[in-house]
Amino acid sequence: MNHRNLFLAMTLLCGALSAYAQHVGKNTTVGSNPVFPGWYADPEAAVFDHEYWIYPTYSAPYDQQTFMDAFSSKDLVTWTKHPHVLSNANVAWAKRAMWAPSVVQAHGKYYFFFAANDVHPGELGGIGVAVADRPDGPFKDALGKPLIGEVVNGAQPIDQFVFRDDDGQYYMYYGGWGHCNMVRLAPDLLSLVPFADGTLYKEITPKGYVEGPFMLKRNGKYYFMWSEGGWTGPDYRVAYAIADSPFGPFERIGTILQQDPKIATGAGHHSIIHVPGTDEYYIVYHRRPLGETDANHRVTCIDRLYFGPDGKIRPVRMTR
Ligand code: FUB
Repeated sequence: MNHRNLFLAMTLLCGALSAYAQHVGKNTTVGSNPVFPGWYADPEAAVFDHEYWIYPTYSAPYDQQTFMDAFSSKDLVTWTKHPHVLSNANVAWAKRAMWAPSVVQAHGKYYFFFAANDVHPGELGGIGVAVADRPDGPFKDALGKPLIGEVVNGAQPIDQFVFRDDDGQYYMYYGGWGHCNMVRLAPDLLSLVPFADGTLYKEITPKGYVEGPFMLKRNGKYYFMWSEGGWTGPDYRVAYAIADSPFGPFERIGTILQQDPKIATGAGHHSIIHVPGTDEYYIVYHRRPLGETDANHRVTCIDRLYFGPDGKIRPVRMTR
């Protein structure tokens, strides 16, 4: 290449890089794992109108967890940050420890389920729901009080996951302290309705369960997943069961995500993206950088999730 052509090529390259940088913008990141900067845990992934969203917990001391940010992407590679989509300024009863969003699109709105206050018996707090017209908020408390504020069956009211079955029925799985309950949500998504037997809460705790439930339906089977171990330690992990109904029974099959001494520790509290119209799945989870001792240093990552021909989930290989 002569000097003139080299100069032309460099000019074109610089122009393209500059246009790309402008397109990306100051709140946007392009990357590998972690998928965006910052300490973020419990990532809940969603697909709304051909756009991917991640709603994580802001991972910090409980008194600083007074808001939640969201991230959107059209391609799972370039992520745009939407700061403070929910904050305790819009939830009178939420003071701290705002955790583990689960967000669904329904009735032309977005319903943002969250936990607040790390509630213990006799205290105000638990699982609430906030509503917005857009996926980036601002979300506002819909009830003026928690949807679930009591400890039922030993389950701390945290780590809710809202699942819509093919018949349109919404269920919420939730629970910390080693117990998992499920409830039926009313069509308005703002109240609970009893099961056929008249009860409001069903305990469905699988063996090894600690927290962070998640449900995925694939080929008519219900894949129930959860986190095990302690989230502050290295051996936090994700396990799963397969059932023929959303009520279980959920027999533990095995571990699908765990620490890798070459990549990271404390990998858990996940969700899953199913790329629409494909059989392609991604696990979205948090993990702790190698050698890190601060429990809150959790970052959000994405890796491929594969199913075997027998329908079982293959162990996830964490990548950078
Ligand atoms: O991030 C706060 C808590 O840590 C979550 O609710 C748990 O699942 C654990 O990830």
